[in-house]
Parts: sequence; structure tokens; C-alpha cells
Amino acid sequence: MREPHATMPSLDQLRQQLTAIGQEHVLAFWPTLNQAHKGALLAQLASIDLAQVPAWVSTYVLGKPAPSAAGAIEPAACYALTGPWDRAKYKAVGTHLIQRGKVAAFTVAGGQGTRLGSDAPKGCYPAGAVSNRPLFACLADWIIAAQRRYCPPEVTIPWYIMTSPINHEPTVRFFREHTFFGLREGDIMFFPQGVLPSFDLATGKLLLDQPHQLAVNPDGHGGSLKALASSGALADMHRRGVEQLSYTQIDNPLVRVIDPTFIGLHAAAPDSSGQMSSKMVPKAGPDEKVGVLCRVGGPHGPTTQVIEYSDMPAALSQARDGQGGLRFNAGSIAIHVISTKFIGTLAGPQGSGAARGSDAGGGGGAVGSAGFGLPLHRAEKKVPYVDLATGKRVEPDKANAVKLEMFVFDALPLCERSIVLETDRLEEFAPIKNASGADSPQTCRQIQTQRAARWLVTAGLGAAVPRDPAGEPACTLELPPTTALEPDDLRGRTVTIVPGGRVVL
Ligand code: UD2
Repeated sequence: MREPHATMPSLDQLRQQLTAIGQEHVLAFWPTLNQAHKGALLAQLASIDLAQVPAWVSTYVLGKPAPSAAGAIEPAACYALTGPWDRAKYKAVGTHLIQRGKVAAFTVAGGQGTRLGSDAPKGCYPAGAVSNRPLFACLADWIIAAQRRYCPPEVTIPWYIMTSPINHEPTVRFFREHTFFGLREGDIMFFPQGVLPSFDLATGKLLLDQPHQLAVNPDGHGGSLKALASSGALADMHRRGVEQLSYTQIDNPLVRVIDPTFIGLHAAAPDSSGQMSSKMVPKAGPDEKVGVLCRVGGPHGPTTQVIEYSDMPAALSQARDGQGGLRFNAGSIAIHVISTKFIGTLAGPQGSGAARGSDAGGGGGAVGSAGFGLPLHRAEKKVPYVDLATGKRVEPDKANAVKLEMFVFDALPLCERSIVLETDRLEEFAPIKNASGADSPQTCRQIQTQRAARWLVTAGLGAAVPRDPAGEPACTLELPPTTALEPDDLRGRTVTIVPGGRVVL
């Protein structure tokens, strides 16, 4: 979508433009619309980059571009969980940045809980294994705990939350109802992401959701980079002196929202440009539905990239290394640190994606509105539409439309040098995506319990955990970050858990 026009084009101008691109049907109901609806349709059309529409249609709607990994694909190198690298040194670097107010949290929360059978914003979904605290609260708890641990009283960790036009209002209302989960209202900024039009799958025509309204869809989490700039969030960070954004998704209650070691490694590792870094966990198996961090050959040499699972050639997903493990093992868990300067460079006047060059020094960059150089991805979906012949709204029972979206990890190859940190799945990856089976509320509860039990063992309190005959915890445990950010915080505590018990530690 384009930025709002200073002057609205006239109906005639838009009609001409639409006719030139073969999309004049979106004005089919014009004579029947009231004034308010006419104004709304004109404004919506003016906000779309109509000049781009023919290229989107030919490339992504009627065409199906092959995955763009043109060059040789190799596994990405990682900072391994067990070293050898100086974890303490980088943790100190990250802690220092947090202490000085140089780090903010950023959550992409534009999604609904559709796969979970909920119409509410995903962040409202109950996630605490025992308390049922919503996902938003779980992330807020981490920020509160990190502030207490790392920051002097005058420093806070601001939290930027990207919503979508669909869930913006309910998200803000939810935070108000819960008094911002204990955070200062002024330290949280909500902003909606942009949208892109949805297209008829067979013809490439723009779909109408209502006679006066195009069907649109959120522009993907990749839209966050542009939305950070256009919403004023980037300018707000610049004012506050924020240099690094800790990027996470909303669906994972165990996510380390602020991780000093990862932030420090990103900012100071010799092979990092300090622009954008990623965390990975070893994949659970060849078919796990996570993108894979790879090194992909390109015209300027190989770059670190995420290849989404659906785009990864099957032969590579299945390939084994010398020890029998998966050769492409680095599962992306959608956790990144991104410098504000890098985002500013992408937002620059060219928006060319030519954002190479080191940002390790931090600082804000120029903020513009164009481009961002991220490619689009297509997805075939069911999208309700108004039938032009009958004027009736149709709820399709099979995919009838193409939605376009951007992925944030497509910014990785635009970095000069990008590093990957291996992390432990049990420690920080328990996403809730599906109502049952993999990545469900049930698996999330299990992982929370196992992690809490592991931390109790590490802290010398393992005897408190009742076990079943297989050695698994025979209880449900929840360990909020406000109790412990790491296992050592539990040392010396007294813990009593009865078999079958449900305990918030
Ligand atoms: C994502 C990754 C996958 C893996 C996995 C880990 C993609 C395409 N795939 O899969 O590789 O890392 O996560 O859990 O990212 N969102 C928005 N606006 C949008 C679309 C999504 O804010 O327009 C947010 C959404 O609220 C959620 C996150 O992005 O926090 C992930 O979205 P998803 O559920 O579509 O991604 P998923 O689980 O298929």
C-alpha cells in the first residue's frame, strides 16, 4: 500500500488508472453507493500502489515464481550451544546495552488465533501452563523481569507491538483492561501493519469484500519493517536512543523477549555486522514446519537466509550429514535482533534493499517510506467476495484467491554479515499454533513443565519434582520470568509439589 495521499485523486483519474490496468470492475457498484461509501472506496483505492498491480498479477497471481534461492545452498554456520565462544563476554556486552536503554522489545502480533478456533488477537490466547495467563502477559512478564534485573530505575525497555487493521482495536482494549500487564502505558506503542489487496486466483482481478471495499489482507510480518517506519515507531526509538530491537513472534510464551547473550553477540561478534541476527534450534525432523537458516550463493557472494519449509527442496530437507544428522538442521524459530539503523537504511528513499555495511555502532538512520526491497510471497486462500453479477457476497468453500505477503527474514540477505545463535528448544521454543497435535496448547504446557523441572534440578531442587515411572514430571509447572530468568535464581527456594499438582513457581 502507498502512504496516504496529500491530495486525493479524483474519480475520473482513478477510473482512468483502473481501466489502464484492467481493474475498472472495482467501480461496478459506484452508482449505488452512498456518499460515505464513495469516499471510503476512493480513499482505499488511492492508498494502493495501482501501478504495481499488473506486475503483482503477472508474477505472483497468474504466475507462480519458483523459490528464489538461485545459488548453491549450504548449511548456515552457527554459534553452537556448547561453545567454543565466550558466552560470558557477549552476555556482558548485551547487558550493558540493555542497561543504557539501547534495546527495545518488538513483537509481531498481527495474526488472529484462527488455527486455534479463536477470533480474538492471538496474544489474548491463554498460555500459562497453570495460570492460563495470556500470551501478551507472558511476554510482558519477561520485560518486567528484564527491567528489574538489568536496568537502573530510570531506564525502561520500551515494547513495540505490531497489530493488524483487523486486530488493532481489540489488542489495545485488551491491554487497557489488563492495565498494561504492569508495564507503563507510555512504554508500549501499538501500530497496525499495512495491507495488500487480495486477487482472484483464476483471473488476477482485484476482489471486492463489499460493494464499497476491496478485499485486503495483512502484508505479512515482513510488513513490520515498513510499518515501524511509517507509524513513527522508528522515530520514537531514535528519540529514546534505542539501537537494537529484539524481534519475537506472539505465539511462544517461553520466548526470551530480551536475551542479553544474543543481543551482545549480535552487536559485537566479529562476524556480525550488527544489522540482523537469528536464533535457531536443531530441527525436530526433516518435516518440521520451520524455515531453515542456510548460506545461499548470490551475485555478491553467499548470504545467510531463511528458506521457508515449503520452499526447501525435499532432497535438501532430507539430506544427512556424515554423522547421520540432518545436514540442514538450523530451524528458524523467528527470533531476531535487528538494528534500528538497518531498518532506517531499508526505509531510505531508494528502498532498494542495498542496505549493506556495518551497523555495529548503532544509532538511528534516515526514515523514509518507500520500498524496503522485500520480495512478495503468494498463498492460495479462501477469501469472501462480492459477485459482480448478483451483488451478493460469496463465502467460497475452496481456495479462490491469492494473498500476497512479505516475510521479515527476507531482510537477512540484505545484511553485510549476519550471525546465527543456536539455542535449546526446551529452553525457549513452545509455540501455540494448532488446537491439537504439534505446537498446541498441550505441547506448550508439557514444554513449560519440562523446562521448569529442569531448572529446579539445576538449582539443586530436583527432589521436589514428582516423577512418573518414565521419569517425566508427574505434575504441571509454570515458571514465570518474574520468578526466575535463569535457573540460578531458584537456588535456596523452598518448593513443594504433590504428584498431579499444578504449581506456579
Ligand atoms: C513462522 C515461520 C517459520 C518458523 C515458525 C516458528 C514464516 C513464514 N514462517 O511460521 O519458518 O520460524 O514461525 O514458530 O514466518 N504475523 C503478523 N502479521 C502477518 C502475518 C503474521 O504479525 O501479516 C505474525 C503472527 O502474529 C505471528 C508470526 O507473525 O506472531 C508468525 O506468523 P505465522 O503464524 O503465520 O507463522 P508460522 O507459524 O506459519
